[in-house]
Amino acid sequence: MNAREPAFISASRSARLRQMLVSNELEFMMEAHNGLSARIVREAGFKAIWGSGLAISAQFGVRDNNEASWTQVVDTLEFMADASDLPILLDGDTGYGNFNNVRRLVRKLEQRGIAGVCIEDKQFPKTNSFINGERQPLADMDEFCGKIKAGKDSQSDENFSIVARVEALIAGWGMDEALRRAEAYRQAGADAILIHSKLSRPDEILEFAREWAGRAPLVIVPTKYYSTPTEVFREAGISTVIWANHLIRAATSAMQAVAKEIHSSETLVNVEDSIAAVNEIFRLQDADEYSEAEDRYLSGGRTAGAAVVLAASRGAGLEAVTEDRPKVMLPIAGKPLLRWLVDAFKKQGVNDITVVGGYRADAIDTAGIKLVVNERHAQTGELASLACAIGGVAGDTVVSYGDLLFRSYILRDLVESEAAFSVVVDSSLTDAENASVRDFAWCSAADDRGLFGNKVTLRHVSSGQDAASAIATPTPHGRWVGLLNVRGEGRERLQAVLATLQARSDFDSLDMPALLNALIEAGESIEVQYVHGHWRGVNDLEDFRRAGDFAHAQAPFAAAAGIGNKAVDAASGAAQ
Ligand code: SPV
Ligand code: MG
Repeated sequence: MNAREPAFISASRSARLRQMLVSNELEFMMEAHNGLSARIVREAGFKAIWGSGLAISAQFGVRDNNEASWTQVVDTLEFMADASDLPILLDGDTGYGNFNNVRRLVRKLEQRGIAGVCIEDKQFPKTNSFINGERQPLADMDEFCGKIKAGKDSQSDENFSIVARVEALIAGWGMDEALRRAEAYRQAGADAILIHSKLSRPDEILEFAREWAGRAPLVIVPTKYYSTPTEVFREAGISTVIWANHLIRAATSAMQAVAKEIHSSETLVNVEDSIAAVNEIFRLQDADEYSEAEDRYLSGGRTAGAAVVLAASRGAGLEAVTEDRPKVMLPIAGKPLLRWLVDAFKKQGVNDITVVGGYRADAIDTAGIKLVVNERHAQTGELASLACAIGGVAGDTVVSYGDLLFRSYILRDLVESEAAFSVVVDSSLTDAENASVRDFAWCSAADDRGLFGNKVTLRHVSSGQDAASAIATPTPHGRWVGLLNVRGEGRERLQAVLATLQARSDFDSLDMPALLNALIEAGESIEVQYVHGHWRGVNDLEDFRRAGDFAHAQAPFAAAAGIGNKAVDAASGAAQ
């Protein structure tokens, strides 16, 4: 508990309920009937919950005649107590049996954190007091006193409260009988008296209160005499007012209206804006806490959650097949290139996937991804596309070219890296004689496959922005495959460097290698994970043709039946 919270809040639930009953202020309790409504009652500012028998049975769709078993009621209360830290006073009907049932009920309620129970002097199974109340037999007064005593004797928490409900006015037995019973119940140990009335005016309640003269706290349920100003109750010295069934009734009207509207209009558009957003439900369920716990407890918090896929280009050299779609939607072995990539990400638990489209973005299949569009794709490069997306993703992020196929271990090893920045470099590709080809990588050490796992860092990646002289010498150590993992605080640092580049006049022409080089110049260490083949990029028609073979080799055995001889080895899996 927060040290600055008032003592009332830090007290136990039962102590808080007792305090409400005995306080000189007029207090209020609101009905709840499940976890969600219990949470709503707390958020509205109430100090306690009435676990209404009517409302709990109604939400089960059964009658207020003890049709729901008492254990089903207690299970419901457990959800309510979990969802709200308010004290709950259970409407325990008649105590679900004789004195012995009351003893067991009290013990079970205490075990589930329920602050008190109200029992009424009718007979089991009861009927709601507003249904032929005058025809209902009352309990024998002495027998009911025995139930109160048995309940008080079996509570282990001294603050657990038992409220005795007097039904004599409802049943037509008159004021004297009501007062006689209330006094007997007080002497039997009841912590408060609930005096119930079904009249539309408060007269008999006010007369009872006058005669009662404060002998014990008085609780009322003004469902029928609802038009009485609350000030009247205050002046009558009432302890607590119970608003007994208003959330189940509110929910019922709302559900009836919405169901009717959707049924008749066969569309959701007329109701969407007037009902709680799905996110509001998530908030009431405390979904954020689950996400935080997931980060703490699942996979040691190592899941790289997000990916940004750069997919804005039509693909130079692929014009013949990209008339009506971007490169990432080219079919490879029966499914689009992008789908291979998305499936590979999902397999590694990277589920928050943002694809930056541009050319024919309308043709991108958005299932399982978020699509953002770089509207200026025709005049801009990869970094402008990255800038469209990076602000919208949270957590560890993989940035990927959109035209990649790779064996799954490549992505797995990348997202498991502890480094703030890590990249995959293919050491089988070192032929940089064509200076116009980008993405060649120079590293702190060559790939010594004997020293598998040695820490190697990136020094430079050839970029469209490089002066030709920077590329020719010396021989590169491999080729960056187009995968960058950004972890933890690396994200903010990447965004800072990206912001610096954005201020440059040539930002629109910058590519991903320019970002990697700028990170290196800013002092960042970029870890290199060497691979030897096992991936493909699709940069021209020849790549496109060969990608199908590579993809087939990635497919499950059953799907790949008959093409088993096309397995990709390190050498033939090379990209270019
Ligand atoms: C309940 O809420 O179930 C009650 C109060 O017992 S009343 O329905 O008003 O009798
Ligand atoms: Mg009831």
